[in-house]
Amino acid sequence: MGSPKVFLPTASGAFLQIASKYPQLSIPLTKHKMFLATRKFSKKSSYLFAASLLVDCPFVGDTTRRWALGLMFGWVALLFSPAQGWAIDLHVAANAQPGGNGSQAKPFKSLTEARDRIRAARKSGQLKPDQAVNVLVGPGTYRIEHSFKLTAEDSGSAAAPVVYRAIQPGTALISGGLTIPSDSFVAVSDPEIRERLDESVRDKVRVADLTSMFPKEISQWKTSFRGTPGGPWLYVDEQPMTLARWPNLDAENEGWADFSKAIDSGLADPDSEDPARRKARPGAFEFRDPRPTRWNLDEGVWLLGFWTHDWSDEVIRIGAYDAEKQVIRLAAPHNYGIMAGTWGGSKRRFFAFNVLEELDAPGEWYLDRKGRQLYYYPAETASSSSIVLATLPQSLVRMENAHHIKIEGLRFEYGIADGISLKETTAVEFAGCTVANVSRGGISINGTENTIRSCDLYNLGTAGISVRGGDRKTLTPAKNLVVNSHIHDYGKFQRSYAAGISVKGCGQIVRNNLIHDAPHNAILYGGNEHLMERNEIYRVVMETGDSGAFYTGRDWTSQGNVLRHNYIHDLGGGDSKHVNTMGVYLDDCDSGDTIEGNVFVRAGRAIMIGGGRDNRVVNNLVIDCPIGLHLDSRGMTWKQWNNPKYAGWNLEEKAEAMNYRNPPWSDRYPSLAVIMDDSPRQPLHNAILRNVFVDCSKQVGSFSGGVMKLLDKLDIADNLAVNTTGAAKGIASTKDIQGFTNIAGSTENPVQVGGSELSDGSFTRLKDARLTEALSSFEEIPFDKIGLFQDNYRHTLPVK
Ligand SMILES: [Ca+2]
Repeated sequence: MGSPKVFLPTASGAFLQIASKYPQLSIPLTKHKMFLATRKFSKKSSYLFAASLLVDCPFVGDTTRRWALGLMFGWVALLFSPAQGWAIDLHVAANAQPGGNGSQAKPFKSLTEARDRIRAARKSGQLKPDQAVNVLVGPGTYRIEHSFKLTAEDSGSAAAPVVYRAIQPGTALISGGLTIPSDSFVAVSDPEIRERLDESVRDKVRVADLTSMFPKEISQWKTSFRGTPGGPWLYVDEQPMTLARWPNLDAENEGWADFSKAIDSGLADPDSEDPARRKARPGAFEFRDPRPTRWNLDEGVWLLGFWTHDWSDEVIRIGAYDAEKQVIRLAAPHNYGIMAGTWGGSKRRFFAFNVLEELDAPGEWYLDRKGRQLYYYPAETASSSSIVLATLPQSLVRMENAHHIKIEGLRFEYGIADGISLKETTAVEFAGCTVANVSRGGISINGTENTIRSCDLYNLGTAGISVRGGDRKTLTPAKNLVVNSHIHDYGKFQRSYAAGISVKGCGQIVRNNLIHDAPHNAILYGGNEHLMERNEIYRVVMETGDSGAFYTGRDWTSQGNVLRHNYIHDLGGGDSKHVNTMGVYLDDCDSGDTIEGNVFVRAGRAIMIGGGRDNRVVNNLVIDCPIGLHLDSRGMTWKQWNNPKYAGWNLEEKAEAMNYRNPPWSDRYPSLAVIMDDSPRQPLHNAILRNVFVDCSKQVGSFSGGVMKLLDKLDIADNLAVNTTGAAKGIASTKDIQGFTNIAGSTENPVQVGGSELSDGSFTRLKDARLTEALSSFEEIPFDKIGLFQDNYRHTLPVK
């Protein structure tokens, strides 16, 4: 350990260096912090000031000077007495030499060194609980081989948090990846490998020998899995590369191969006389393309497919291929069988990956796991590229039972697990951070009053942010907050049920986020008392069906959630008219939520209530969607209803688990408390009020037969169905439904709402007299307050 120094400002402004009496602490105080200190201790500081004058003054005698120096030493000792509570700075630099002490001149090399020093200082009592600590992290890449872990002993307090802060936001990268020098990649010379590659690319594909760079064993993938493949992943210039696949990403049909004939669904047949058929087995399908003959199945070829449902993807290895019959048999069963079929789909889709023989497009790569050879077809010249193999199999940051810690402006990238994992943490905040290029989710939070503020998350294998905490049974809110964060390009590996933000537990707040470009949900939620407001969501549900931007399902007890002032637009994969895509989807009898003041534009079936109760749909604006509002009565007819034999359908049991007929549940949800005596199968007590539906192309309200018979029991009033130009065809109006008024404009005098006015948000007020007269109670939607905003961490807004 070097000789620590404490710097004191003198009257002349120069620094007098005095050796600290506390080398075991060796935390340097900066000039800035000293001034802070002197402000806090004005009386002491005036003595200090006087003393430093005396020390500096050429006219005082030696005795006086010694006395003054002694006074200053005494004052420095006071700095470390229990009375003080100012912040201490520790420095970390990527290019630091070993043996640093955390001073600016001798910084630590890693966050871990800083943490350990803080830990030791706390243990020895040198660092008091009321002393804040700033760890200032310099620019550069900090490669880690293990999670950066923080626990209770690394925590701060509300008044004195422990802060890890990038000196320049966005320039300090905590990396779980191995940088591969571009000159490690050489031409492929092995004749056997060249033979396996397509002739056209044999001289274009490059290979790097990882034997010495990454000597760890690389395990093979599981036979079948959902989501993230095990093992390293390649990133070039901070973008994930494509594991060698067929069809290629830029092929027609968005890179999917399809088939339309299952040979064996693989589903269990409980009544079969053959015991082998009573359990699920790998399915098989006919594939009329000879492509699989090129593949080396012994080495392992996996197919990512939507095998039956457009909301359930799974990766399954090929077990066998019969070239003559053109039949692919998989190596593991799929939960829902192969082409067992719903929604009338005549085709199912997949693509093959991890296939060396298919490494034929720029940006594709392949890893020979046994031989540790990395093959890559560079997009252009790779000489100036950053080539990183993500290898860290743990979260980049793990906190457990930690509290009052703030992470500011750091980047976390290149892991093959979750980016950040917070367990049982309280008042931990990430602000202005980036979490990207990880194989699982970005940030997972389970705790209380944690905040994700103004962060950017992208290129994620599964979800963006998962947040849970609070106590549902006592309805105690967790008050975790996700705000002003930009989440996009997630669900790269798991294509369904990997949401931008997954919300569980009780009382989370999700506000002002921008979520876009993903195969499935934007916000997937369950639990109670969540507030999800002012979020902008677009281009999600791009690859799946029977899915929503917001989704919740199959639970009576998921109540008290508010979806307010969100802007949901341009959903679906190329076909915004697709009714199988929803804006807000309350599936399978989900109940008790409020959907208020949202704007839906080109959002499929904008609002879908699948048989639930006690939902409020109020003051929403729906524009250019095929179906405005769907309400059905599936609980009245489906055999699954409240039937524990069907997965997740034990509705009453779930309510019993919450003790729902007693306080606090019966106070907060009185309608639920009496549900079993109130025709529980019927979709009762839904309120549809003051909504404006503009140019719905198929239906304004899609109400099932059961609902139509119950209309007088529902609270439906003051809704408008608008046909802006009075078009005779292609725009729906409502008939026979109380509480809806049809309003039509004309080509010459269209009703002024929608389309052209979107950019300035003025459409969120009803200005046209024909609308205001019909619906004076419509409340303005605060459109300019939706989405990301500028703050201390987000200085510019992304260009859409
Ligand atoms: Ca390919």
